[in-house]
This record gives sequence, C-alpha cells and structure tokens, in this order.
Amino acid sequence: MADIGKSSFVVVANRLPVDRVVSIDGSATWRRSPGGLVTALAPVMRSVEGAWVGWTGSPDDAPDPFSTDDMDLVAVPLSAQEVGEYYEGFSNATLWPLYHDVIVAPEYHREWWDAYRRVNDRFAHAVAGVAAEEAVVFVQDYQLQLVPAILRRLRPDLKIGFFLHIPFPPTELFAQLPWRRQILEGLLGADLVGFQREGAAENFASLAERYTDATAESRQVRTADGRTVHVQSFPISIDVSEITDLVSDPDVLARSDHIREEVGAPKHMLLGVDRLDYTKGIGHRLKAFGELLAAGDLTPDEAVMVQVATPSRERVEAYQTLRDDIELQVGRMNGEYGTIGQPAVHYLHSSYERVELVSLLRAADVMVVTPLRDGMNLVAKEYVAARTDLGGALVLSEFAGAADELGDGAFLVNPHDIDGLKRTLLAAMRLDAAEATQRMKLLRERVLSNDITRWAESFLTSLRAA
Ligand code: GDG
Repeated sequence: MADIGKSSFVVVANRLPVDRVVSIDGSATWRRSPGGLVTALAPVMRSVEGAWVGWTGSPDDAPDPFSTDDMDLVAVPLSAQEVGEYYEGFSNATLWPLYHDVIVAPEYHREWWDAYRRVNDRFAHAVAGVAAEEAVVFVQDYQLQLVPAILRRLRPDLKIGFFLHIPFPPTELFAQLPWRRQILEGLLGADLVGFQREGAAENFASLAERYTDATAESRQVRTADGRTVHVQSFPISIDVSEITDLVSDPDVLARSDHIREEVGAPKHMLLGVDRLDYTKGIGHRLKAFGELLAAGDLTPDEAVMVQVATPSRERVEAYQTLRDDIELQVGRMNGEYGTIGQPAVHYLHSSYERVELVSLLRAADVMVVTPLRDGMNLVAKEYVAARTDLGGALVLSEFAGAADELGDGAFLVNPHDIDGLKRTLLAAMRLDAAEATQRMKLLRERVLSNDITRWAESFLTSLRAA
C-alpha cells in the first residue's frame, strides 16, 4: 500500500485549477483559473486540508507539490507524447466523439489506449500518495475513467466518487469501444458514479450489467466482488453569484449598451458563445440565420448574430477542419448579406475575460444554444443568471442536458431541423414583452435554486452516505 497522506478530501481532474503566470522578470506564479468547479469545491478544500491532483497543462512539467488558496496542488507530469496520445488522442479523438453521438468518427488506436491506461495509473498513484486514511476522493470526467478501480486496489479504505461532465452514450454507440469492459470496470471502482442526466445514468447501469460481471437493480449496481455502486444524476450548475455580482456593476451594464451600439444597434442581437467544438452546433445555427436573411424574413440591419468561438483543442484534426468550415460559412454569409461596416455575423475566434463575456450575455436579445449533444451547457445557465432585468430569450437545444431543467422557459429546438430552428429563432425574436418576462422568471427560478454550491453539496452528501 502507498504511503498514507494527510488530505482527507482529494479532487482529481485532468487539469489543476491554476494557470502559470510568468512575470516580466521571468519569475512564475500560479493564478487560480476561473471555473465553477473550483469555486464550489474551494470551501470544502479549505475546511479539511484538501488536495487537488492534476496536470499543469504543459508537457514535461512537474513542479513539486505546492499550495495556493489553502489547497495543496499535486502535479501529475505528462510527456509530450502522452499529451498527444492520452489527451488529444484517446480523450479527445476517441472518447469525446464517441460519447457525443459520434458526430465525428471516433478513432480507435491501441497506442492511445495504452497511454490512457498508463496516465490513469499515474493519477491513481498520485492520489494514493496524498489521501489520508478513509479520505473522500472526487474524480472528474472522461479523461480519468480508470482511476476509480485502480485507486480502489491501491487504497480500499477510500471513499471514491466519480462525476462525468459529458454525456454517457447508449449501448448502440458505447458498444463500438474496443475497451468497453475495461472502462466500465474502471468506473465501477467508485462508490458513487454521477452523471448530468437521468438517461446517462440509465445507460451506464444497463451497460455495466451487459458487459461486466455486475448486476444492476435500478440505480444500484452490485459488482462481482460484492460491492454496491450507486449511480445517480446530478445536473451541474454555475456560480450564480459570480454572474450577478458582475451585472450589478454599472460599468458592465455600460459596456453591454456599448456592445449593442458597436454591432449597429440592431432590433435583435443574437448571440452564441461556445468553445469551437463540433458538438456545439455552431454551423447549424449559422445556416438557419443565413436562410432567414436569404429569404428576407430578416434583414441585416434588424438582426445581427454575434458568435464567440473560443479556440479549443487546436492540435486535434477534427477541430482544424471545423474551424475551416465555420470560417468559410461566416465569410460567405458576410459576403452575401453584409455591407460596409455592417457584417451579418460578428465572428470572434478568441477567448475573453469573464467581464466582457458577461457584458455580451447581458447585451443579447436572443441567446442561441444549439448543441447537437452536450452534457449540460453552462452558457445557457450563465445567460439566465445575467438577465437580472428579466429581459432576453433563450433558444436551447433539446440535446443539451440543460433542457431538462430549462425546458419550460426556453424555446426548445432540435438543431438538426433547420426549418424548425428558423421558426424558433423568429418566435424568440418576436416574443411579446409580457411573455418574455414570464419565461425569464421561470428560467431564473430554475437556475437560482440549483447553483454549483448546491450541486457539490448534493454530490458529496450522497457520496458520504454511499
Ligand atoms: C463541459 C461539458 C458541461 C466560454 N468561452 C469563454 C469562456 N467560456 C466559459 C463559459 C462556460 C464554460 O466556458 C463552457 O462550459 P459549457 O458547459 O458551455 O461547455 P464545455 O466547455 O463543453 O464543458 C458541458 C460542462 O463541462 C460542465 O460540466 O456543462 O456539457 O461539455 O462557463 O462561460 N470563459 C471565458 N472566456 C471565454 O472566451 N472567461
């Protein structure tokens, strides 16, 4: 058995929740990266000497364990080759597309799988080294699905929870994976396996029964060695106060007004904010908007689309192709419908400060969230949180996890149905003020009553009880 460490709560994620900041004199410090997860878990960390185990984001980087914000940070090193095979390869070119309805074809390479296993083993050993006797360990996401079982072998005393941030596919798709049994057995090492949606929890329980020696009875899976694994959905949320604090700042509201002027003070400003990812349905929403302009249902001076496409996974081929496709589409639309000083689509391939992002959210009349598949989609919830004025409308794909909670107040849509999407965009733009307020109130009730802190408490309470 590994040495017993001192942390009674350990979070394990692919990335550490910090970014290295190098100052002009060359010295490096760490700054906490923005993100709801770390915000929600930081108070728990502080109260119990918590540790976070993860990669720094740079290849061959292995700083000694260090502390920031009352959290011990333990870096797991990855070689450049492992970044290619475990992270860009198996995580983002095998699992990501497989778990998102094979929107692009997953690639299956045995070397990538070997790297995935090796890196998961390294993460598990790092955790085993820092966790105190009977500590609670919270493992995050698809990059680390083998960690629960490896860790259980190393440290049977630990309480292990796992949460998957992305969808978990049905049998018809998951069955493709050459290593399906190993992945399921990896997850079954946990005491509690959490998903975004009920459907994902059901998929996991039935797949575990089908491809491992476990038996499933509703949401409890009995493993061959007699343990019970609890399977449950925990829809994740956002740090609502981060957004409401920002929109209570007059400067943010002024910036928001200014953005509307900068895009030509249109009657309708439509907004998309996504990582540039093929799961997000950016092309579908552009197509629908373009057809509305082509048919004259909208004119470029009454409606403008702003699309923030944050650079993402730029070394993975499917993302390079996607970028070319989207940029071609935007270029064509602007060539066709734009005029001097007034493009139809303001396309921004860039990452913004939170304050600018929230100003954009507040400026948008219609927020367009049309993923083809999405675990949850936090942007939809952030938009709702930003609309303390009860203004705006949300168009939301039924294939986003957020549709389960926000379906009543949002305009739900199937993004593959371009005519339906066009009708829905028009309906959201033509919404009368009273109904808009009514819908936004409903949306806000949903988002405000389940924020990220509540999500973390709910998961950890179930884990302790498991
Ligand atoms: C995965 C799952 C699930 C975006 N651009 C900028 C920026 N963002 C922020 C958004 C939001 C976050 O990034 C993106 O979260 P999403 O939920 O929309 O999507 P994924 O990145 O795919 O996240 C997803 C999530 O995990 C949590 O479980 O909901 O389904 O795929 O917070 O605001 N932030 C800043 N600048 C940007 O340019 N600062």
